[in-house]
Amino acid sequence: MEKPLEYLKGCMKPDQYEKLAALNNSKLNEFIADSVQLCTPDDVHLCDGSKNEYDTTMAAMVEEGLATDLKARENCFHFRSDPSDVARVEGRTYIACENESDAGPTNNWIHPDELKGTMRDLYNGCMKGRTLFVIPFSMGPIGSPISKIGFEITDSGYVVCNMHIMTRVGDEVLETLGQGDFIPCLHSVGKPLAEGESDNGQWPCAPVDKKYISHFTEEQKIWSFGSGYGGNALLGKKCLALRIASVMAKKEGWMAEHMLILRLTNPEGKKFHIAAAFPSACGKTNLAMLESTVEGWKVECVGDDIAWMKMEDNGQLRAINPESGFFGVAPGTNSKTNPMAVKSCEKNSIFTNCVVTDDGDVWWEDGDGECKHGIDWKGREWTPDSGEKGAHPNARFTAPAAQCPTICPDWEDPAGVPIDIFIFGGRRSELVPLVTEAMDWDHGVYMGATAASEKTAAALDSGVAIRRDPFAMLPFCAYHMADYWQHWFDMGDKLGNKAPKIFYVNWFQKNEKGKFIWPGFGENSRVLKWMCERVDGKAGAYDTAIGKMPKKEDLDLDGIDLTDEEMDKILSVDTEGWKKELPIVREFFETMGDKLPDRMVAQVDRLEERLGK
Ligand code: SAT
Ligand code: MN
Repeated sequence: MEKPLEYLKGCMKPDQYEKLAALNNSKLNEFIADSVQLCTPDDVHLCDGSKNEYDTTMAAMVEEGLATDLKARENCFHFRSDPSDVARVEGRTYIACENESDAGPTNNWIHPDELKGTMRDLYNGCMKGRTLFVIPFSMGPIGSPISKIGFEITDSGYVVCNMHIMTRVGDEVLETLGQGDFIPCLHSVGKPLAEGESDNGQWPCAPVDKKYISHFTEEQKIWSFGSGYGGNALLGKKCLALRIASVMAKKEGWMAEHMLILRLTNPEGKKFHIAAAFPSACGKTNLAMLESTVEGWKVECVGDDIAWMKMEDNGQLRAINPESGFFGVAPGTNSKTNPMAVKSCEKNSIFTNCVVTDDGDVWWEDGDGECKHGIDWKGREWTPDSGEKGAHPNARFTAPAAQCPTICPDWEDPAGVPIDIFIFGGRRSELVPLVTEAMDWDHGVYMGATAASEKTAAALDSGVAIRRDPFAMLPFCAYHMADYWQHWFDMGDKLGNKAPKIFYVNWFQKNEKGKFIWPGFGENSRVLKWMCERVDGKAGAYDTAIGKMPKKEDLDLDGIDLTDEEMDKILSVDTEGWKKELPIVREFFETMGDKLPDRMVAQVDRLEERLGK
């Protein structure tokens, strides 16, 4: 477009237009003007991040029947999505770059020209009857050297309100941006409205075959169409903070990881910081908000999902949480499994796909209390006898991180926190011990790359239902997975002796009766304590074929009700079982083709040697 500012003057409110004119960021003006021209909304709104904006946007959705004002919870609202729009859609998630080989075997690749053609046709007129919101947001504390600015254009009020909670939105972002660069994110629910038509209480979205969650990794921009839900639509989260950031991090020598961040303080007041990656359904949010059961040891939460980490000049790796809220799975969250999450969403939160109870609260399976009667996530009357779940298994709460009672006082420190420990893990009912320490950095990278989890409770010990999810990044690494592994090796070389220690955990071994052996939850703090003492050189460990492991007496088990046999079971190495893993791992590595780092092959070779022929 020739003169984007002039064009925008014709379609924006004067005070909002003035902000853009004063800023005079030509990339921003072009992005907005081009999007308006293509999507033809009825109205344009530049978000300022204010409470008034949140309230007004939410009130309009309540009015429209899209949201329910939850009378029993202060400033909380509930949404029911379309039944076809309840989770990320990996099959419709694309990485668009010039060469397919750069996307690697773990991504859906399309050539950028082809994808843009297809999506331009979809975007054409897609916001008719709607408001186009421009959301200036910062991933990370505004002004932190690790933070990045994005602009999400969306026609969804749900996205606006969720972004208010999950990211830092508003005028301050514009001021910090100045003439600088940002990541453009274009989103539409893909449901234009005809003259006089309204949503009328129906969650707007497009059919699955019209959904596209697209990442142009070379241009560093995101185009999302057809879904209004979670990671498909809140583009700062998985799309920017993981996929686009993974590519930036590789290029610029830092790390964008699918990791929680927590601080553990010992009785002497010494602080340790841990970043941990787990595939879904391994209790990542629970661990992030853990309450320590070990006397004198305190846990504080810095983040529950994503870590951005940079090396300081002195070689110390520091991490920030790029988000400012939690987008947590509701079912299973209760005062026993995660009291801090329960408290975090007591007020000022958004709920999606839960049961709305008769007294105007939300309820979900394995939550607190009972629900005798309510309206389920599909909008139907529900009782415990309905024979179906009332909440969708991926029902979510969106809660401000600042409301977590154990939020770390430094969680917004622009400098981040110094990382001492990395943890990888998965859900395995057998074979993998409670905790193993990597012998060195490269071995730790091998642990991350081979991280695996059982898919469902249904096929637990068949051995086939195991999904490899390297670094819990399988759906989020937007370039060749083998290059990503090489990046981890390179980071280790750079960090040298300041590199964090790496551990692998499995809280989920079961006994013959199918019961979990380790009590988990708060008791996991005992394992974290051992890790910190290893960093401090205070706790013992002995070498095994698969890494360094604690003996029973190295762990603080005071008050833990496990027999010696049970402890032995979760702290032993099943050599024959591990040998059986080797060909599976080698086969998995082969899927990476010739980009597979030699250093990774060396790790399987060495493991095989240590396990003995
Ligand atoms: O929907 S999100 O991608 O934000 C959450 C998740 O799937 O982990
Ligand atoms: Mn996640």
